[in-house]
Amino acid sequence: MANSKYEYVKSFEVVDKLMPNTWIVVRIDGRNFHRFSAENEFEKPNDVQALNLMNSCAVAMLEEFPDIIFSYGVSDEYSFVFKRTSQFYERRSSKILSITVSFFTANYVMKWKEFFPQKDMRLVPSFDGRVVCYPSNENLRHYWAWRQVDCHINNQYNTCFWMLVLNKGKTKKEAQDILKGTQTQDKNELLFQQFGINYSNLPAIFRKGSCVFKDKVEEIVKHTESGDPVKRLRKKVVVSHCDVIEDRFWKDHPWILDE
Ligand code: DGT
Ligand code: MG
Ligand code: MG
Ligand code: MG
Ligand code: MG
Repeated sequence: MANSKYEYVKSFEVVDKLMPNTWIVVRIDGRNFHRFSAENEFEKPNDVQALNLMNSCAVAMLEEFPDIIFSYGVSDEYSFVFKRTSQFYERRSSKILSITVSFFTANYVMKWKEFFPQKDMRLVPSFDGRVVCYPSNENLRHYWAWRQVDCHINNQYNTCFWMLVLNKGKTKKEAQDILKGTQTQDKNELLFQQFGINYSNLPAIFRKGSCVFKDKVEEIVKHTESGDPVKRLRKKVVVSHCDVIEDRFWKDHPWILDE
């Protein structure tokens, strides 16, 4: 096809390729979910169905984009990592970011009724997103640790805060003042003394957040004539609420960082 005289405008586009041979992490975060969660009457401090909806969108992401090898989510955010060697959209930042955000958001809307059959969605949800490249496995492990520590700190605070407000009739200001300057141990004590709650017994999805990744699972592919099952290891997308700070998880799943 002949070039038109307008074609020169294409030369204004700038190159936005991400560094080669680095882990590409995309983190998305719900826009103004303070309001979105209030309008949709999410349970406080954690709405398990809202979290399950986020997790289901993350599963859809890993099933759609094979280069995503691990993801971690908490509250209204999710982080996805593309493998080091990924050539997805030639590593163009704007393509990777916009596809991640739009595919996740579209799934969030499409799957809403599956998780909230009794609620019509109020407000239109949207997510912001950013891309960061990490050069070493250690940097990447520290990234997940950073998000999971954040999850712990926020969840412990929010659990105390909402127990004081909803079960002890404190105002938000009073609850804030009670918690001001308290350490982890003080908050555990408060929950136990005043509410009989052992923090470590709360559901792991709240305390640890959620990991979505490909795990090796044994599946029965057929049965022999004598009826014995024939099993094979297959990679399957799973959701789990494990500790990603300690070495254990990474030792048990070496293929994630070796990919
Ligand atoms: P942003 O991200 O700057 O546009 O503003 P927000 O409002 O999304 O702020 P962010 O992302 O720092 O905090 C997440 C908000 O979402 C926070 O106000 C609590 C709310 N939220 C997230 N998950 C839940 C939940 O399970 N239950 C309830 N009640 N609220 C939640
Ligand atoms: Mg934000
Ligand atoms: Mg947000
Ligand atoms: Mg957030
Ligand atoms: Mg196109």
